[in-house]
Amino acid sequence: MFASIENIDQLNDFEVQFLSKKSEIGQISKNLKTCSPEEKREIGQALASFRDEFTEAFAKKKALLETEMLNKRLLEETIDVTQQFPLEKGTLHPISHVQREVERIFTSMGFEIADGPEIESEWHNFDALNIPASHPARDMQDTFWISKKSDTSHENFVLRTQTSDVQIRKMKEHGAPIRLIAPGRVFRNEDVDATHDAVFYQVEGLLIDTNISLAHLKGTIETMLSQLFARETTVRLRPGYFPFVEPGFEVDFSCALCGGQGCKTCKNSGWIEFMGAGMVHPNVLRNCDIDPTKFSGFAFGFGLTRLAMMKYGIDDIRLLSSQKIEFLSQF
Ligand code: FA5
Repeated sequence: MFASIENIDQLNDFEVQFLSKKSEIGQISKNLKTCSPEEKREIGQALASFRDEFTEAFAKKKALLETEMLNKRLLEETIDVTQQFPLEKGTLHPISHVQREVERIFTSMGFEIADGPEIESEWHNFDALNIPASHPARDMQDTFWISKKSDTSHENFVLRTQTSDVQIRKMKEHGAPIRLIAPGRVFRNEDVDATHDAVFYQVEGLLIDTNISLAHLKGTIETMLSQLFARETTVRLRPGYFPFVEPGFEVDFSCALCGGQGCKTCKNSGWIEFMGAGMVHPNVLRNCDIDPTKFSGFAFGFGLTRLAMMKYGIDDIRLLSSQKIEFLSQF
C-alpha cells in the first residue's frame, strides 16, 4: 500500500487521504449511525482492524523514510579528513635564518644565548657602558626616548640603541667568567635608505675570563665567519673608538664572495666592514661589580640585518621589513 511513497510529505498526505474525516473511511464512519446494530458491529470491527493495520504500516514506513533521510544527510555532510589541499608553506625570514646559524656556531663554541628588554633604562643603554650624559658618543646613536608618565620615576628609558645593554645586565646577574651572545632588535632615529634602517638587528658578544687577549677575539670571529660563509675567512682589526672598550677596533673580514680578490660587494677592496669590538673597558667591569685586576675579556657587536644582506646578496635593507611575499618566499 505504501510502496510508491517516497518521502514524509507524501506519507502525511496519504494518511489524510485514508483516515481524515473527508476520506472514504471517514465518510463510512460518519454514516455508521444510520446502520443497524449488526451492520454497525460488523463494519465498526472492519474499520477498527483497518485503522490498526494502517497505523502499524504507517509507523513502519515513517521509520524507514526517516532512516533513509538521515543516511542521505550523513552522506551529504561527510567531510573527508584525508583530503589534501594545496597549502602555501611558510618560510623563515632571512634574518631568522642567519640568527639561527650564528647561534648554532656560537653555542658550539660554548657561548650562551642571552636576551634583554627592548625598552631599556638610560643607565644600561649608556651610563654603565661608560657613555655618560655629556659624552659625544651619544650623538652617534640618535635615540628614541620614552616620555615619562610621572615625575616620580628617577630613571629615563629609551628604545635600546644597541644590544650592548645585555652585557651589563648579564655581568651584573652572573659576574665572571661569562661567555654569551645576545641577538636582538635595536632602534635609532635614522634616515632610512638602502643600507640604514631605524629598526634593525644586532648581535652582541661578550667573553670575560682570565688571560683573555685580542687573539681570542680574532680567532672567535674568524671561526664564526668561516663557518657561516662555508669558506676560509680572515679578519683584520683597525683602530676604532667605542667608549666601552679599550683598546677598541673596527673589524673587517675578507670578502666572502671574491675571497679577497676584489668585487662589487667589497667595492674592489677585498674587505668588508663588519663590526665594532675591543677589550671591555675596566670602568664597565667595575660598573658590573667585576674586578678588572682579576678578569678581562672582549666584546663585539655586529649588525645581523647587514649580515643577512651580505649572506643573501640583498641590496636594499628595506626589503627585509617590507613583508613582500614574493621577496620572503625565496628563503
Ligand atoms: C654599536 O652599536 C656597538 N654597540 C658595537 C660594539 C659592541 C662595539 C661591543 C664594541 C664592543 P655601531 O653603532 O657601529 O656599534 O653598530 C654596530 C653594527 O650595527 C654596525 O656595524 C652595522 O652593521 C649595524 N648598524 C648600525 N646602524 C645601522 C642601521 N641604521 N641600519 C642597519 N644596521 C646598522
